[in-house]
Amino acid sequence: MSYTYDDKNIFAKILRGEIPNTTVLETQHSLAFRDLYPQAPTHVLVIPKGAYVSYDHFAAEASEDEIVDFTRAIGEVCRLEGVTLTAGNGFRMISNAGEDGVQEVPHLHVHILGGRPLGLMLT
Ligand code: D5M
Repeated sequence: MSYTYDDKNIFAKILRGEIPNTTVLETQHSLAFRDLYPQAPTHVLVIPKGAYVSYDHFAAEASEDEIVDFTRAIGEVCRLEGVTLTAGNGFRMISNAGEDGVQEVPHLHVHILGGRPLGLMLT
């Protein structure tokens, strides 16, 4: 079975420049922007520019360039936000997928949360 991607989702609209976002980082294959409803002082979403619905889709079909770019973009956002283990107190990264994962927006995104003790909260 193949993956289905709905290009009417809100992050696809952000990537097409149809709605605004607060960009933290843009790379060749990835975009990072602030979550509209932040749950911590740092709450950034990192997305690949490619049309991938979830992490499993991305891992199966993205090129190595896209995977390296996305992985490094996540690390760079942590650095820019001051939450790395070298400069700060750490962070949490989460990617919700599908119905059981309670994914609201069907374009792969990794939440990066930090800037306060996060306890057992999940997003
Ligand atoms: O979370 C989807 C996340 O996307 C949720 O934390 C709100 C956020 N969101 C929704 N619309 C926007 C826009 N327009 N800008 C920034 N952030 C947004 P999920 O993991 O899918 O449950």
